[in-house]
Amino acid sequence: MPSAAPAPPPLRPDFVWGVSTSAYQIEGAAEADGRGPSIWDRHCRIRDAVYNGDSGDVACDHYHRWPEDVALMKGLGVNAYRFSIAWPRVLPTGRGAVNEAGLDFYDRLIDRLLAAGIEPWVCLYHWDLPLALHELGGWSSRDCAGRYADYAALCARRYGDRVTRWITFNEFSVFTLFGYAIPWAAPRITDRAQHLRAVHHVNLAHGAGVDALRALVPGASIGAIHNRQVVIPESDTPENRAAAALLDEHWNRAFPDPQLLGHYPPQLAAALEPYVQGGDMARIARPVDWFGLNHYGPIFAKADPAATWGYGWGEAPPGGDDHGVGWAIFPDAFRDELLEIQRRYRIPIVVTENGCGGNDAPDATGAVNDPHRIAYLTVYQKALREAVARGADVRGFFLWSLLDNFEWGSGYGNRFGLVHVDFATQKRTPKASFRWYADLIARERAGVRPYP
Ligand code: IFM
Repeated sequence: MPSAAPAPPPLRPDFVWGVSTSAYQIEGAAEADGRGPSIWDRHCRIRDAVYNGDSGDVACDHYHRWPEDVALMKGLGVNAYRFSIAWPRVLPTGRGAVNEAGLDFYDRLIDRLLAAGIEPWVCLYHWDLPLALHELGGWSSRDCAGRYADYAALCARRYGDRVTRWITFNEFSVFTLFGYAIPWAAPRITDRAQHLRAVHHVNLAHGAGVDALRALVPGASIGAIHNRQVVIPESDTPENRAAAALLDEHWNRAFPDPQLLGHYPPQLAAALEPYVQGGDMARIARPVDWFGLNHYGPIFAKADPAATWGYGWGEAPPGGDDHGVGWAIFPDAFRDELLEIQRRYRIPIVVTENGCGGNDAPDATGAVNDPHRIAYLTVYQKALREAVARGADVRGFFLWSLLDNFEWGSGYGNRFGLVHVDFATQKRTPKASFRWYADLIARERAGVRPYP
């Protein structure tokens, strides 16, 4: 009789199971109770910037429906919820006068989460820079780092009595690259110098934010979230290899390397020389407690001489599975990324996003079946366990996302939720994947592991 394959080691008993969302993608209530405009409110008004002319004006109306959404999380069985604070909701012009009504909203949410046994993981920045700060130069301006530190201190003072888990930024590389070099996101600038300045100033803001949180929240557990994905040349030519190498620096290393190793990767270090002042690298490399990883699939890079940095997004090789929305399924890259982070940065890892988009819709009975999402999550969960078996110190997993929501440039055309949202009525319907994830969490807690 062939012997059965050995079971992978169990996840830690204190492994965190959560879901993630972000303010602009779910809250709506764009003008309610004194919220100020963000760069995304403006971006969504630009013709053809967002699929179907969609915007986050209403989104999931979570600002008003949050009790129902917390109840959904309770039903799911998660013990953690990662959400972001909208900077323009609490500081409408990014600085100066505070908006008490905005601060109150997060007070209520945090209190309800705690009462439900769900730990709040608060992210301070998920791309919705107050428009007034953009008008003063935004992340291209060094001053923005100081404004961010003041905002971080405000949140730490207000919520630090109840919130231990803090995240400085979500996906640094995505909003700096797509906002300042490739015109896929707000503020839609395409300029090498502005991109470089934004990279450095956001790194400075991260360091200043960590300092503010450490000073004001005793016992804070602080991380930053990086979107890391292996960058593969679309085809093996010298031009595509060079494109992939530069994109890898900008996407995967421009933020974790200075923050955790104290230096920029080589091509970027040379380009950033004019902007780096004495003492900056020490200001950036402030100790954090864990590495937040958002991971979906690999990036295929190609040379594109017309693009700001001479690289562009290429095509995945033909024949691969993309679960219908054009993102390649490649769980081995997830496993390898976890191992590479462990090797390179040597700190605990929390998977702060992983999940899958789709065009899920209710069937004739009203049920929403999303077998593609369950298939995707199944192989990625297996890859996570393989990485743990090989030594990756993974402390938690947050699924993106609780609700279908505003998917940036794709508007409402790509649904990532465990819960289907009918955006005309705001009706929430848990999908089949909601029950799958609830079952996974329950089995893990009971020690009945569904893998291998
Ligand atoms: O919706 C986004 C999220 O805001 C950041 N990470 C990727 C998700 C899916 O595209």
